[in-house]
Amino acid sequence: MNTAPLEAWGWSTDFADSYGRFIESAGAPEQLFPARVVSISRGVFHVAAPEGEIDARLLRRVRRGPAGSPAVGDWVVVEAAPAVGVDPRIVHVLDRRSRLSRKAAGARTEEQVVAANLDAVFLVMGLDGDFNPRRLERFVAMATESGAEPVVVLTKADLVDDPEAMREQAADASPGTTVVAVAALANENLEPLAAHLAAGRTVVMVGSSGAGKSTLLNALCDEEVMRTAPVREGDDRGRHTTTHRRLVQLPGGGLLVDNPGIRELQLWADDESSLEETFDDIEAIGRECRFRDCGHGQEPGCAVRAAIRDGSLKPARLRNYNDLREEQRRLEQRRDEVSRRAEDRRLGAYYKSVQQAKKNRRR
Ligand SMILES: Nc1nc2c(ncn2[C@@H]2O[C@H](COP(=O)(O)OP(=O)(O)OP(=O)(O)O)[C@@H](O)[C@H]2O)c(=O)[nH]1
Ligand SMILES: [Mg+2]
Ligand SMILES: [Zn+2]
Repeated sequence: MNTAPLEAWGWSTDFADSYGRFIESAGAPEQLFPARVVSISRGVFHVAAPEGEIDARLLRRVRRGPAGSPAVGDWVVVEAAPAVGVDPRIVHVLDRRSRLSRKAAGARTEEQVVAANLDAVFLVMGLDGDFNPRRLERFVAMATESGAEPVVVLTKADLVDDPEAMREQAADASPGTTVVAVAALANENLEPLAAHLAAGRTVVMVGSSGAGKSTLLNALCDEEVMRTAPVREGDDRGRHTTTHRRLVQLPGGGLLVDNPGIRELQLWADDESSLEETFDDIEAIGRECRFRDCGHGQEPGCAVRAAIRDGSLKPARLRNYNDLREEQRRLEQRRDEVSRRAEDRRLGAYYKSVQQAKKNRRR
């Protein structure tokens, strides 16, 4: 099997060794091949395989196994489709080099892998109303736990008078971590990120909705591959424009994962959404749209609207789809609001206790 095409997706000798060990123990190795998870939409794993990008399903015993469900960035072993009309199946998850996780909310904390096999985590924060150095502390701690290098990326440097002063403030809050201030819209100061995004390296971006993650990705691609949307006036809050995690190849050979907006790594359940399942016809047509995350509205090169024009898709169906999507976005915004308030309360209580402790010491 020719694994050369996988190198563009970050395949390395470590994974090749790990794969070799697995197929030695497997029954019919000629049916197997390695692939990397590029995106996931409920139950369907879109993977980059030696022959190109394909959809695969997950064996239940893999999901229940020690690695759990594969995440974006995972290297997996796929078994070719045994028959026409049957999807290829993921039979194994190769050992992870690193992983960014969050603790799933709920009665028992359960680890959920957000993205795997990362070299760096970009903690993306806007220098607008999103800027909050105190929040960085915990972000950096979580990113460090992943085994990848945390890098603080402050965006929208063009919107403030003294970005350098703010950069220093952020650097003070995250000692030992590289802090870069960029103006992605104007393509300014992106060079310091290049080393982290060298060929074969994988980086995940995390940060609030509206921080400018997708804008940064577009700037690095020199092309609009993801949709972006203005933040709300008044409080600079984002609109949860990106709804799916996705691994994107950059022109320089680096691999970058764009994420839906998150607060303190509290990723929403949006990627568990059932949208794709009930509207998989629209999802399938949508894969032909120019933008990988087309909203099927006014975007140029929209295949879905073309399908409506040529009569192969009913307008009512798109309306239902859009309504559901809008509902989901509102739900996400509400959750964001709740978590932001809880976070403010926690931070407030924390700093009060710090102040109190200082006072007590002085006494
Ligand atoms: N002036 C300025 N605006 C920026 C910059 N980067 C991003 N923006 C704007 O900020 C808004 C939000 O950007 P997005 O890239 O959609 O933010 P995001 O982090 O991807 O948001 P979600 O997908 O919702 O998580 C857009 O209107 C961008 O044009 C920048 O460097 N300068
Ligand atoms: Mg986005
Ligand atoms: Zn479209």
